[in-house]
Amino acid sequence: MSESLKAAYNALLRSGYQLSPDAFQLLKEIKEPELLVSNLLKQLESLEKKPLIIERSHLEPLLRIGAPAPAPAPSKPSLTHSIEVISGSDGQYIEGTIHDFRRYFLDRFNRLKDMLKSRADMRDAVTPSTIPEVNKHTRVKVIGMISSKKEFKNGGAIIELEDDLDTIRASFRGDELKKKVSRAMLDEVVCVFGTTSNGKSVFAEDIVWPDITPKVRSPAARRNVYAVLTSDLHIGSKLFMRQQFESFLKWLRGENFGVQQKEIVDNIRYLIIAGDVVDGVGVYPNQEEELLIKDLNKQYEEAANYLSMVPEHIKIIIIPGNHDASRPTLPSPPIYRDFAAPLYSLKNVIMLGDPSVVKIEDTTFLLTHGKSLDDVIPALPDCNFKEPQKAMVELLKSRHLAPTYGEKTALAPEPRDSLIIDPVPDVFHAGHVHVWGISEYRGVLAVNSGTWQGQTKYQLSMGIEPAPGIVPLINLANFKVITLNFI
Ligand code: D5M
Ligand code: FE
Ligand code: ZN
Repeated sequence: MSESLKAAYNALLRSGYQLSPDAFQLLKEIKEPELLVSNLLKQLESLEKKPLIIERSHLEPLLRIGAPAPAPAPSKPSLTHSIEVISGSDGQYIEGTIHDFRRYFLDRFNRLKDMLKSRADMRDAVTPSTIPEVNKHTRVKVIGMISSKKEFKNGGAIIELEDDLDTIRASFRGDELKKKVSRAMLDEVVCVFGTTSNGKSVFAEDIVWPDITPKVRSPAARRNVYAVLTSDLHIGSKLFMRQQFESFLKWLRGENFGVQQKEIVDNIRYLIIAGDVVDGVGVYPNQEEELLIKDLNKQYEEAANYLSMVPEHIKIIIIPGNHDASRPTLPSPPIYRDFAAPLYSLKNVIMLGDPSVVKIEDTTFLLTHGKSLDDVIPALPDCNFKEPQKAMVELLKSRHLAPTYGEKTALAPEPRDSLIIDPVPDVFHAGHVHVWGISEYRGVLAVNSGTWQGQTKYQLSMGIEPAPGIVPLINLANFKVITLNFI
């Protein structure tokens, strides 16, 4: 047994899976069984019902693309599409005065408060300025925006909650409550349950987030139709993985699909790109050294050259990332036409803002690049840059795409906070972290779609290890996710 095969076998056993003889045979035949198994384990994480025995059929979809295709009977799937844009930013001009910010946060507070109050146990909740004046222990439920948080070594923690007029303090004692509140992020809207004896401070007994209620997914597509999710191409960067991306494009064209993939390739109708199409210019210090194409317009020309190879029966939805030509503050309008004219001229391309909500064949997608993950991941105790899907689930609990103001994610104070997660999507798609990951939370599929860029010097210095060339795709008829490996 090779070292890699041994490692692969042990990894499966450690995670509690058995291997069928056929699957074992397949692992024996391939070059990198360990990589394949690690990708499989990652994919299995997102399944609610996990298999006991790993069969050959679990491994095959993850195989490197390019294996000779069998010749199945040709089918003629319908080429129709169904896309409805529910919301998306047009990037209205906002000056950003104190008044604008006040109005922005008040809109966020009121709408998230209403979400919390729509739950039966919080209907009678108050806010810091409407907490009753009392002089004996009284039970209260207070909804507020978190304005500060202090955690103490001895086990306690204090957060301050505010509304537009007043502030109260809530103290948390005991390991269990401290753990719960350690997940609180500044500017989130939460409800604290507890007691007060003065109407100014609360001894907390619980804290709850707006969260999503477990949902039964909206009616799935009536046909096997696939949406391919990707992001962070970084075209123009020396580290853009041209060959691998070309092999992906060939695959989309039905030119090099492997075993059992014809049914999939024939039924792909949507390609969603969650930002960072190009590497941009002047995005970080000394970026020129890592640029192959130093002109932004030329980068988009090259991007359009690549994407023109996507068959026209596949609609391409593109939102901007922080490397694209768009407003750097969220919400961001679609990539500017002035820079990306060649993309706009592709017939099958739809350019949208970040965030956008799109209904595709009865499946609601929430699309965002995921810039705020830079803030959320370090702030949360159980999150890391290797499993971005976990932080995405936390955003669903916050019901907000960028809860904390004043960190790395810049916000434009529009009158209505479009970063609030409403409606609850079926699929929440982001990128930015350059590592793919899939998770399911209360009926919502959270997918981070990885990257096509190798490790930059900056990422090396930060210990960020990208996982490029892996592409998740979703069958909209049954929400099954398959990940394909083009490395
Ligand atoms: O971001 C790709 C990944 O690298 C993402 O996890 C953030 C991290 N990154 C990249 N540049 C920076 C800087 N300057 N500060 C902090 N984190 C960074 P991308 O948007 O593709 O550059
Ligand atoms: Fe990126
Ligand atoms: Zn990015």
